[in-house]
Amino acid sequence: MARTLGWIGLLCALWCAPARAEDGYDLWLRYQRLPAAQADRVAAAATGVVRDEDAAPVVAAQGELVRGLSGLTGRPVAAGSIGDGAIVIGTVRSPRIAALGLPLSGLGREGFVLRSMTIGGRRVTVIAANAPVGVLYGAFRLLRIVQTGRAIDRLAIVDRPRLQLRVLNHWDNPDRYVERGYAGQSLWDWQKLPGFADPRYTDYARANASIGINGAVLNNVNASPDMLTPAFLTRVEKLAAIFRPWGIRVYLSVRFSSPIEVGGLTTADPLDPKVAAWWRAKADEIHARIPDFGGFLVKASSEGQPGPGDYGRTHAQGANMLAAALKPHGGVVMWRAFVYAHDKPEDRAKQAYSEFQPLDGKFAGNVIVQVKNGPIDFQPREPFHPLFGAMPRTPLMMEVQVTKEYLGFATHLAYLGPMWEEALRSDTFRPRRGTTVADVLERPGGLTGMAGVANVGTDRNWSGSQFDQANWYAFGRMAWDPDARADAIARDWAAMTWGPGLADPVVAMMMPSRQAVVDYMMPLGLHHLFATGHHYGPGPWVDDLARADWNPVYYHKADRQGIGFDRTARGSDAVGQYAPVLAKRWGDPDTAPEDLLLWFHHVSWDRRMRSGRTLWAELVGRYDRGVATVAAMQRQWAALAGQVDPQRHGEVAQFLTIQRGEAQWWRDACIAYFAETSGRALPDGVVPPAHPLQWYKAVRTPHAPGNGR
Ligand code: BDP
Repeated sequence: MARTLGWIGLLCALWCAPARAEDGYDLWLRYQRLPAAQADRVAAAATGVVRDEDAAPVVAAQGELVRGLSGLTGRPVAAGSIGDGAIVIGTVRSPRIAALGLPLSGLGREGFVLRSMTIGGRRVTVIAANAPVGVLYGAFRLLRIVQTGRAIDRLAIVDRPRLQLRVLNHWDNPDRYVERGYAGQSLWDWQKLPGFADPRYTDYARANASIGINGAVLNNVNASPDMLTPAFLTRVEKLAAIFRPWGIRVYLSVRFSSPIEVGGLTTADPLDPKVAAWWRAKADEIHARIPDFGGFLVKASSEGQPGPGDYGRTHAQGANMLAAALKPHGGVVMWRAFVYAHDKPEDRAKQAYSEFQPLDGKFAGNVIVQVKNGPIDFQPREPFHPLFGAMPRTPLMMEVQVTKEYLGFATHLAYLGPMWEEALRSDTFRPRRGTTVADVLERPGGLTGMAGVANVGTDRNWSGSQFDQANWYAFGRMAWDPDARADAIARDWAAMTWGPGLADPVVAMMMPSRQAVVDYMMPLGLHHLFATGHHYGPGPWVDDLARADWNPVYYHKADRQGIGFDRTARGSDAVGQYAPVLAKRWGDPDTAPEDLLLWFHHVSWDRRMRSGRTLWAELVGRYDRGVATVAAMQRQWAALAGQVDPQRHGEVAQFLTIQRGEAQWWRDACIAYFAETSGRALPDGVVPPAHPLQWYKAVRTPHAPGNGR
């Protein structure tokens, strides 16, 4: 009997189980075999991959197509010659491609044409581009089409990225600690570089290339000056060489005072000729090692970082000095607008605009100002940043946080596509109605870009959780096309990551997930209610930090009468930084969106909401809705057991249980606190928090990950 069962078990292992255990390492590039009929159809249209150029990205494209199509069809697809079903790849330098007369003009270096056609009587698929990296992007597009279960025998796609700089910002320190990282250590093993080329570096680059990411800022914006020393530049050079075939340039975050710390100067004043000369020499040194070095990312005069402000100079003076050093080599400066200063009493939401808007038009041509999606700091929901649309003569790029510092770390399932879509589609009304943030980013005639604070690390699943891979994926897709829709991206990711047949149920979980976090953490425009430092868990009561604007009480201003931050003309007038139409709409609590009500207004607990409930009842209702959505996600996921490989299914299920518990913690702690602050009883039928307020206040998690240091 035992023996029979053993045989059954073995047969089942061979036939019923997925081909092999999966831990998420393969990301959305799993290339698992398609169902038979589909595999046959693809195999007929993909008999071999033909190239006649040796540029590294074309070679990489061929390799990826061979690997992907072999896996997907379950048949060896090799490099081949032109015959029926060949995939012919190349740039206009190849006479064969040039002869086809494809519509490549206007597609730049990175665009491509993907087309089913006939060459010499053979039915082939052509992937053509102006430059090798375009071929690579076209190859990944073809693979995506196959992976998502679509046919490839009648293709006519012409595409190009809408933004130039599509970069990940790694907040990685030289000792491999990742600030706000929840996925293990930094991928960059500096100690073993340049001697050891971890294969992960290539897989990282492949993953990025597959979604169009073309730059990596390797180190933390709170930058160590050591990164500019020869010892580190040798290692950076090695990474750059590994990334290059995949179309990825490296950039470095630089500490503005580096001329003092590693250059031996006594000042870092941007107007001092010795300082400018030091940076020029440094840029020359870097470019001698890395000819395609991308440039510098700079956090200056913010949160204690040194900057031009230390010498009474403006951000433009600081940025332009660095830009001049990089210009001869084609490098750029990404200068961050995330500034707020301890000595300014001004509402923190206003400070970036106050400092940067007057500098419009003053930045050099190879500077782009990097602006966070919202005016405070990557909160679960913020209005778009008022600088978008307000600096028409300055290139602006948007910075989003892929790592979920403020959305529950890695264990909370929160798909951020809808959050970024919300920001990108926001109407700035500048210069006129209908000009969205995406339009501002795409502004022609200068640098354009989007940056995402990376969520990757040494965890086998890269991102700390299976579902956080979707945020890396969505970032790339939205940087390629800022008008892309979050649900369509989720659908592609789900099909590629979990299998085409699971796209519907997985997308159904993903789409409401970010709103769920907003609901159970800080609904109705509340923000920054986090515990101190690590930002893990609730801390709406915190009021003892050195700076007023580090304290949650500064942001919610709850008292017996009401709650919310008055940012109207009667208050801080942050709303006045938006276009007049918006300032009027958002400046009136009756016309402001309820999702942003407490961001802009201090209102009574008894205020009547659109639901008919009082604000207090609505707030409690939102907290409950958030927890309920997580419970629903648990049920939805449980229903997929058996359809997903057990290892990944189990990991997600356990994470959802953690999320459920922490959502409840957030809900209970916040309700307990606001009930006491407002002096209100819980609305009828509401389940009271499990513990008294003191219990929540006493929770301490000093070792929560990711804290700055
Ligand atoms: C905040 C993070 C901090 C970063 C800062 C930044 O808590 O670790 O250094 O943003 O963007 O959200 O510079």
